[in-house]
Amino acid sequence: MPAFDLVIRNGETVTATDRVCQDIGILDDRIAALGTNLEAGKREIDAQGKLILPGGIDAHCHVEQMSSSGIMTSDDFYSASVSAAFGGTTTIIPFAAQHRGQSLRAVVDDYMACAEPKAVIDYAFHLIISDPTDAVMGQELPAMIEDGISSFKIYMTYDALKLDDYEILEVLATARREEALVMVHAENHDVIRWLSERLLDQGCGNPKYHAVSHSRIAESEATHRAIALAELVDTPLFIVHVSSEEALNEIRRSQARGLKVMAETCPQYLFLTAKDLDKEGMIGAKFCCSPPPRDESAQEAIWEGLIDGSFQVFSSDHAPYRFDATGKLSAGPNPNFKQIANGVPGLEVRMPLLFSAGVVGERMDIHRFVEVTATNPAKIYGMYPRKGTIEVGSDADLAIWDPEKQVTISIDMLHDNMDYTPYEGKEVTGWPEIVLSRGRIVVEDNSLMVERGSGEYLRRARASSAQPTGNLVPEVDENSNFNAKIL
Ligand code: DUC
Ligand code: ZN
Ligand code: ZN
Repeated sequence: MPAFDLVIRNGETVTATDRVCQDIGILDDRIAALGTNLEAGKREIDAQGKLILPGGIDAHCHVEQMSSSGIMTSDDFYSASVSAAFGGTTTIIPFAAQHRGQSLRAVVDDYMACAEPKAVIDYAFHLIISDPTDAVMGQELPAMIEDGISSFKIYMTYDALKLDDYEILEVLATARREEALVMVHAENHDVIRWLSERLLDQGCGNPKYHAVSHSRIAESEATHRAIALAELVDTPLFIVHVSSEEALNEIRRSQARGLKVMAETCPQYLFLTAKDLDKEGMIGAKFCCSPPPRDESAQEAIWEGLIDGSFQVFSSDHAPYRFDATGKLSAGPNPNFKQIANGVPGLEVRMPLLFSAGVVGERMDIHRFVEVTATNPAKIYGMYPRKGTIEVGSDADLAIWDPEKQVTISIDMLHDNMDYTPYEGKEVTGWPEIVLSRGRIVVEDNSLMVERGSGEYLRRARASSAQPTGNLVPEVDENSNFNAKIL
C-alpha cells in the first residue's frame, strides 16, 4: 500500500525563505512529508528541472461583481477560478460588494451562492462596505468577521461607494475593536470630480483623459489622509492598488514612523503606462482602471517599492469588462472617459508577468516573489500557514513551474471570459505547468482536471493573528495620539 497519494520528486522547492531539493509527499489534501527518498505514492510526478512554489494567492480580484454603475464583470466564479489556476494561483479573495441599502448577510449569501457551485480553487471574501449604518457597523459587520470575513474594503471615491472621513473613522474604529483589517481605495473624490468636469467641459472625453482626471495628487492626498485617520484610531491599514511614487512615499514615511500600514501594487502599474490609454480610437478604454497606469518613472518607483519591502502584496485587481456593449462600451461605441467601466483583467498573468520580469529578469529575488504573491497575502489575510507556504501540515496547494518555458501572452491562450488582454503579445519566460489545490491536480497538460464547484470556501482568522514577513511594519508607536478610552 503506497504511503502517499502523490509524491513529487526531484524538484526544487522554493518558499519565502528556503530553496531545497526535496520530494513532497501528499496525503489527502495536505503536505504529509518533505525530504529525500520518500516512500512511494499512488501517483508520482517527476519534477526534475522544475521549481515547486506555493500556489499563488490573489488577494484582490472582482468576480461576478456588479459595478456601482450596474455593469457585471465578464468572469463568474468558474471562468475566474479556472483562469487563476492556469496562472499558478490556487486561492482567490474576491469581494462581496455591498450596495447602499443592502444587508451584509444578504450580500455574502448571494456571493456564496454564486461561488459554491462554480469555483475550482479555494476562495474567501473581503466585504466592500458602502453603507456603514449603525446596524451594519454595530451588528452585521461583527457577525461577518466572526464568520471568517476579516477584512473589508472602503472607497474614498466613486459616487455610489465613497465614504466621508467621519464614516471612515467609524469603520476604522470598528475594525480596531473587532480585529479586522481595513483596505482602502485611496483617491480624492473631489479632485477627480473637479478635474473631470473641466476636462469634459472642454471637450476632452477620450480615454486618455481618465488618467489626467485621476491625478497622482488625488491618490497621494487620499493616501496621506487615510493613513492619518488610521493613525488617529491606532489601527492597521492596507492601501490597495498603489500606482504612483507619491502615494508610495506616503506609505514609506508612515512605515518608517512605525505605523502598521501595508500596501499592495498590481501588474498594471509595472507593465502599462498612461500612453496605453492614448491608443487609437476607443482602444484606450481597454486600459482604463483606477488608479490609472502612470509613466515609466512611476513604473520604476513601483518596482523599487515591491523589491524593497514597502509593498507587502502583489495582486491583480482583476476587474474584467469586455471591449463590447456588456462592458467597456456599455454606454455606446464612443463613451467619454467617465462612462467607461474601470478595470483591467489580470488573474492568469499576474504571477507569470512578475516571475518573468522580476525573477528571470533578475530584478527580484525568487523568495521575495513567493512572499508577495503567496506568503504575505496568506499572513495578512488570516490563512497562514494553511496557505501560502510549503510545510508539513499545509494544504497541498502547489504550482510546478517550468522556469524556462517561453510564452507569448495572447487572449487566445487565456482562460478568462474576456475578449482582450492588456498584455497581448508580451513575451514571458516561466509558466506553471502543473497546479495542485489541496492535493488535487487542477491543471496538467494544459487541461483542467477538476469539476466545477470543487473549490472550498475559506473562513479566515482575525487580522491580528499574523503579520507579514519582510521589511518594516513594526509595532505601533507607543506614543500614538489615540486615546483608547474614547472608543
Ligand atoms: N478600480 C477599482 O477601484 N476597482 C475595480 C477596478 C478598478 O479599476
Ligand atoms: Zn479600488
Ligand atoms: Zn479593485
